[in-house]
Amino acid sequence: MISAMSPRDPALHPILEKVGRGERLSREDGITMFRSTDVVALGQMANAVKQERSGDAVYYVFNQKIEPTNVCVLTCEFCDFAAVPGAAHAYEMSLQSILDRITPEVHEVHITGGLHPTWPWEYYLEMIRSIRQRFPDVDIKAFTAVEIDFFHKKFKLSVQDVLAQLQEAGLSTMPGGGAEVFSERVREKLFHQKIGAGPWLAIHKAAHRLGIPTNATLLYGHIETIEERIDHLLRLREAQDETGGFLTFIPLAFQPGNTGIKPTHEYTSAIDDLKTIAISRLMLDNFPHIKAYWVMLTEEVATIALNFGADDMDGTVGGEKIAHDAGAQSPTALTKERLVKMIREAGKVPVERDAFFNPLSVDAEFVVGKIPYLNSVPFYAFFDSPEEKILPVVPRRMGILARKKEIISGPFSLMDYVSIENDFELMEFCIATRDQVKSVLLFSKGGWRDLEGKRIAITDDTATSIRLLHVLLEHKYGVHAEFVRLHPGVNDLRGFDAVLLIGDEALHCNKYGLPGFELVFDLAREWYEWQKLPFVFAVWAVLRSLPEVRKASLHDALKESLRRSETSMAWLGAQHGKRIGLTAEEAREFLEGFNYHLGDREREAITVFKKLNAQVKQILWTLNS
Ligand code: V47
Repeated sequence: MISAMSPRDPALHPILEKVGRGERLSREDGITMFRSTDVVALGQMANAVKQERSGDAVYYVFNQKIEPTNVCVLTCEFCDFAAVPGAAHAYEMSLQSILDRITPEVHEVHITGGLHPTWPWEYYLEMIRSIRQRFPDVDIKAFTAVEIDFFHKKFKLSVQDVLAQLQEAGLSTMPGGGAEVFSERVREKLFHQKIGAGPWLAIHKAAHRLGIPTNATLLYGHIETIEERIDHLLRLREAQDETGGFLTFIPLAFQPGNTGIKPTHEYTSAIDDLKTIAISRLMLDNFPHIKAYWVMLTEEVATIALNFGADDMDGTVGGEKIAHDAGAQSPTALTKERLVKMIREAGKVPVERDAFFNPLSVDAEFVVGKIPYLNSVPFYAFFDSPEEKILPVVPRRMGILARKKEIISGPFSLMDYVSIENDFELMEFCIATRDQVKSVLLFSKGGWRDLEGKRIAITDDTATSIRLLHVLLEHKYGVHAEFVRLHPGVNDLRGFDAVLLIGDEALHCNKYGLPGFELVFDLAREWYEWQKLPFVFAVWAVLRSLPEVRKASLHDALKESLRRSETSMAWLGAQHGKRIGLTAEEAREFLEGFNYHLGDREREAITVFKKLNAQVKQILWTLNS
């Protein structure tokens, strides 16, 4: 709890207060934190922010790094990986040898390499295409902004065309490499042939606009100053405010190797690594995740970093060259079991994920799901039951984990609850509206009846809202539309006539508008005006096989959190509104629009909805390419 902390360094007190109030930190705050020697306080603050965002979860992915060639037209000072064409250690991988590196258990491939002087554009496209064909379920994270810029110039294609063609071939996300430090001073000294901040950011924003989420990095621990590190973070934060397309931030600890940049060959200190992780978590308030990249940090420091604000460990990696050519002392790959052990040692919950950070499986007992939206805050704000571990997960994914019994309880989307009823019993809590909800919204170009035969984009998160939309369209308005499921994160909304958004994203767009979609329909209000009933979006349920004492203690902890929340709505509004751009008052009013207790009217509403839902035809789904 932030409120219980008391840093030894008085310079951190105003920063602690800001963090406690959920306020954005300034450049000066960043510099103060780097100058502070109170590393423990920085770690505690960052860990508290991490817990608030990702609960006890720490993510990892079963991945395979592939560096198709080290032949590179650049000769950057800090890089020991690149080879000039014809050098004895130069290598080039064939398509077959790339494919041979991917085994069936791999969930993500991470491709990045040298800027090859003669490989044709078709080779890169074929690389992505053939991986996609051979391994349809693998996420392909490929090519840094530096490579994209190289393709753009060499093959005389616009950046947008390069990205769109790669996306068409099967690219899922882009890695965050090549950012180095956004300082012209450092660029001139260490990598003057490489693109600087402007083009790097422009390429990432272009990717986001196409619906390609990306990562971001900072190469630290060489000749950059503290101020330059902070300015780098601020530029990333600004870009993220604009697009929301960054998934995770990765501070890359410089490996001195034979680069000659650090004649004394010293590595970054563990203190500097941990401070950089913590300060990144605190400054980048709009980045969902912070990665502890064990390859460059070492396994030991990466494990400690999980209590300093990091919530992601990258993955098994399966062989890495860039850092190891520069003297990294970590192994070149880790087993899944080793990663799980490290995460457990840090006291966190290991969650295997895909490249989009969708949880695939959870490796712990007594995990309780948390819907990561403002409307669920009252269940967790004062939840105090150390035995249970909290995992934030969007409604649809929570259903998937519950079916595998990897979580013991949570507020399940109503439609999901129907499918797990045999194993889970209802608790007396729910998320129901009073009349309108303001966070389940259809943004549309026209009225309801104009949607006949039109394409509606559906956020990946929803399970019940989409059924409600379907029921409203078919029963209330007699309209049949085509539904297209979006990827998580960012998306290109051109070509759609309406978009269904839920949760904080919907709240945010409701306040600031969604360009091109002028009309906004609140689905709960539509339902209320039609049925004169509340709408129940989620019901709390608990695994039937759980010992009764555990059920009782979970029930009591939830009840107590709700009781305290109900008398602290103004405080909760102030704490949580800012994150999504709402004033304290707007957030309070929003929270007060919910009923969290499952009563007779809520049960009646569930029965009516289930009946109507059973009568509508199957949803007509179209895959988003
Ligand atoms: O861009 C090069 C860096 C990066 C050195 O997006 C060095 O999930 C340290 O970006 N010491 C490539 N770093 C790696 C990278 C990455 C890694 C893991 C995950 C993700 C992700 C991205 O490695 C390069 C450069 O900044 N690098 N030389 C060196 N001597």
